[in-house]
Amino acid sequence: RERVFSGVQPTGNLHLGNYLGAIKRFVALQDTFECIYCVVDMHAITQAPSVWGGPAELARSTREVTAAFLAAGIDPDRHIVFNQSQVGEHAELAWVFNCVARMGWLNRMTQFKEKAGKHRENASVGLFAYPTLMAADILVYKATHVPVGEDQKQHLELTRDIAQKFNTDFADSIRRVTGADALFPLTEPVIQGPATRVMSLRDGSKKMSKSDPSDYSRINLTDDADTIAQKIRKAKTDPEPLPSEEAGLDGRPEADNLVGIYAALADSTRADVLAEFGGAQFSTFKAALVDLAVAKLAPIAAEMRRLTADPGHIDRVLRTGADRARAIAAPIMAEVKQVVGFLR
Ligand code: AQP
Repeated sequence: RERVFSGVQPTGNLHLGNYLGAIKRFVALQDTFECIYCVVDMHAITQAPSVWGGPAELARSTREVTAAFLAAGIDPDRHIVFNQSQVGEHAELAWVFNCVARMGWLNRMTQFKEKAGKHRENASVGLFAYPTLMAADILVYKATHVPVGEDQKQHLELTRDIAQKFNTDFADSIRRVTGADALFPLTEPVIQGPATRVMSLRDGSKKMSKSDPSDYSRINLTDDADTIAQKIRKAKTDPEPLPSEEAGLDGRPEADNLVGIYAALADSTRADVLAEFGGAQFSTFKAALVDLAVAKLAPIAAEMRRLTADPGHIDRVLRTGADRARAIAAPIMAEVKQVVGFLR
């Protein structure tokens, strides 16, 4: 069976963008693929502790993301759910990839430029090397498919570049060790559905993001019904009624965003949503969106609260998942070591 890998950082404020762009998609792939879903705690520490909140907050947030996975419908018995730092093979392979990837490739990464800001020399080496660790996360399982939001597309292209360069640099050795022409697959990004890039509720030109200082810019997965309603009612819009066709959303980023969110929550499409609401005022549409969002998100929030009340259970899920992940990663890492020429 083909294999899916994806991860979410435990950096707080898990939001509707993370849910619709990633976690909800993870759930949908469970029937078709063997899935490995990871809370990427080693990625979280690439920024300053003030950003991710320090050790106690990292542990809390790791459990919260795990709870969100389970509450959304990921089945940890049929698939693998674990946190990255429990499987040392991720870091081991990342080192090899640090020696395969080129500085020039990493210099082009827009996420690094955005997160490092103006003072690049103050960014951590880990933030710069983030994409090589991400490539290792995926390839240490030889995963073939990676569901992500649109913002991760560039990192997945880099993952393919790293796989290809490793396969080429070590081609003879790979053939000797495995008999095959390549060790790593060229992973396919799975960026699908009407909400691959959910935008801020306050500004249709900015991605909905965990780190936006305004809580009104996003719907958090832990928000209660009243908060969700308030945030949607206050969401920025324009004065025109909704168009009847998708082309009418061009140049109207806030309208496009709310219609996309509705479509994703309803498992529908923008076209179908507009067929229903075309000509309606935002007051009418927002009221329907509030009802839909509360109906879909409230049960997830309630289940997350129930699960996080028992941290022992979550920790056991992560430990079991890590053991199963390691059982896949260890033989692949052993192969890599043999291919590279590391003596055992
Ligand atoms: N706005 C979004 N729309 C759709 N998908 C999104 N993702 C993130 N934001 C959106 C997807 O969620 C998955 C996990 O993301 P992450 O853990 O890497 O977190 P992130 O991208 O750092 O989250 P933020 O909110 O973007 O945080 P900051 O504040 O750091 O900018 C990924 O698949 C991602 O594509």
